[in-house]
Order: sequence, then structure tokens, then C-alpha cells
Amino acid sequence: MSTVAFRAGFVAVSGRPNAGKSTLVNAMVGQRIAIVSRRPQATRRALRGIVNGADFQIVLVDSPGLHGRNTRALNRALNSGAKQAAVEADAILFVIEAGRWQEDDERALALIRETGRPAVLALNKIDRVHPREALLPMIAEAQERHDFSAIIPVSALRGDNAEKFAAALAPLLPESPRLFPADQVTDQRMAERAAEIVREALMERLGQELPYAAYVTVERVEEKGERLHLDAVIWVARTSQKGIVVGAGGRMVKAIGSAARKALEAEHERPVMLALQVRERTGWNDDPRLLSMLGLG
Ligand SMILES: Nc1nc2c(ncn2[C@@H]2O[C@H](COP(=O)(O)OP(=O)(O)OP(=O)(O)O)[C@@H](O)[C@H]2O)c(=O)[nH]1
Ligand SMILES: [Mg+2]
Repeated sequence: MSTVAFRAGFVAVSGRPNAGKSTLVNAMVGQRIAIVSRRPQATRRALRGIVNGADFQIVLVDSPGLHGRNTRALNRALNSGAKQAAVEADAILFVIEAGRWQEDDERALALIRETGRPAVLALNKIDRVHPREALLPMIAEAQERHDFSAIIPVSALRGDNAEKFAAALAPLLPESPRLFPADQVTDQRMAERAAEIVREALMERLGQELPYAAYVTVERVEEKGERLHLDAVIWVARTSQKGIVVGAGGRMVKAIGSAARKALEAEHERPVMLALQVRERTGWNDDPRLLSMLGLG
């Protein structure tokens, strides 16, 4: 009988905004732990999703998308967070959209080269590639660009091929005992996850109007019998934005709160009371000190 060494380590999930990194992390973990949005920059801070196998534990670090526009302190913070995750990782899972190679992909790949870490390429969103044969030149092109350990076509949205990633990534990790308990799928605490759910509901409705202008905090979590009581605050950077989030007659904030409450109830399988407020913190997204306080520095 041969004994297989247990391997465990960190895999940075890198790529430009909107490539589908968080969707792929959710598919690999088999549970929704990261928020997903049509709008870029859904992910703001590194979040860990854990894939447990018989002889491996892969800790995926879902980081913000890397992009070229570095104007605001928030964008700079997102970029540096993504870079740090890549530098600290044992291996990298590079996510791109099949057939849509862009400048930001090139930048992300340059960073991966700099780290010198082994990388697996996810050629994502293949549900949009027709006919199937069109994938072959895309795979060949990717092979030209970099010496990837593996290239795996996937539709993260459909959740197919998710096990193939674990099989390709596990051998790239060091021999090590588990880093987290075997039944743990994320390192995110409940209040943080709840704040992310509120932000997802906000982005769904106002992502176009307020792409970078809001953040969410959960100020209180309390269990009262069956019920979960949560107080959350949506922080905006300007008075005019407050009006947008509140909406006419408070309708917008009500719609956001009701969508978030439903998502929270589905996740926790119990009734949720969500008290949602909108407050202003002028210029928060340009303030490096505040960003670092929020864990975005
Ligand atoms: N058609 C299709 N859409 C996908 C697929 N994977 C992700 N998407 C969509 O692409 C959008 C972005 O997905 P995310 O997972 O939020 O992307 P991300 O790379 O995490 O983005 P940031 O966090 O902003 O960097 C969402 O609308 C997803 O539903 C896929 O395989 N096929
Ligand atoms: Mg994301």
C-alpha cells in the first residue's frame, strides 16, 4: 500500500474584474460564500473558500479583480490586496473569459509571472463559446502566453468541471497538515457575510449609479429565539448618493433590505429581522486611512 502525502496550502484566485473568480470559488467550494455581480469589483477584500479532499485541503483566496485604472484610493487598495494575495500564495488560479483577452488580463498575467508561482488557467464562461471547437485555438493561445500547469475550460456559472480544478491544484501545494478544520468552508464571520449580502443586493439595484460609492457594515447581530436580528448601515460618500439609496418614499432602501433579508433567511434557514440605515461618510472611498480600517488597505 502506498501512502499519499497530505497537501494543503493557499491558492490565490486572480484575474481582471468580472472574469468570474467569485463564481468559480463558489462552484469549487460547493456553496455560495462570495458575492457575485454583473458589475465589476464585486469583491473588495480577500475572502477564503476552503475545498476539502481526502488527501488535500485547498484554501482559495478570492481577491478583488486586478485592473488598470488606479484613480481612487479604493481602486488602488483593491489592486494591492489582489497583488498581496498572489504573492503570499503557494499557487495561482488565473481566471479569464474565454475569447475575450484584454489589457487587464495581460496585466494580471504579468503579475503572476512576477510571483514565479505555478499557475492553473481557468478558461471561464465557455457556455458562451459556440461552436465547442472554437475553444481549441483559445487553449493554444493560452499555452503560448504562459507555461500554465494546466488549462481547464469551465462554465463556473453552470458549475461544471469544478472537481478538475482541485485535481490540478492539489499537487502544486506543499506537504502539510490541514490549515482549517475539515468541515469549514470559509473564514468569513457571520456579520461580514451579512454585510456582503446587503452589498450584493445594493449592487444588483444601484451598481450602475453607485459602483464604488458605498460600503456596508453590520453593527449588531443578535439571536432572539428562532429569529436573527441584524442592524446594517449602508455608507455613502455624498449627500446626493444618500438620496439615491433611500429612493423616493424610501422605496429603494426598502427593496434592498427586503432582497437582502430573503437571502439571509435562505442562508440561515430562519426568520431574519434586518434594520437597514443609510448614512453619509464624506469621501470615504478616497480616504486611505478609512480604507485600511475597513480592511481594504
Ligand atoms: N455566462 C457566464 N457568466 C458567468 C460565468 N461565470 C461568472 N459569470 C458572470 O460574470 C459576472 C461576474 O462574476 P463574478 O464571479 O462576480 O466575477 P469576479 O471575477 O469575482 O469579479 P470581481 O469580484 O468584480 O473582480 C457575474 O454576472 C457572473 O454571473 C460563466 O461561466 N458563464
Ligand atoms: Mg469577485
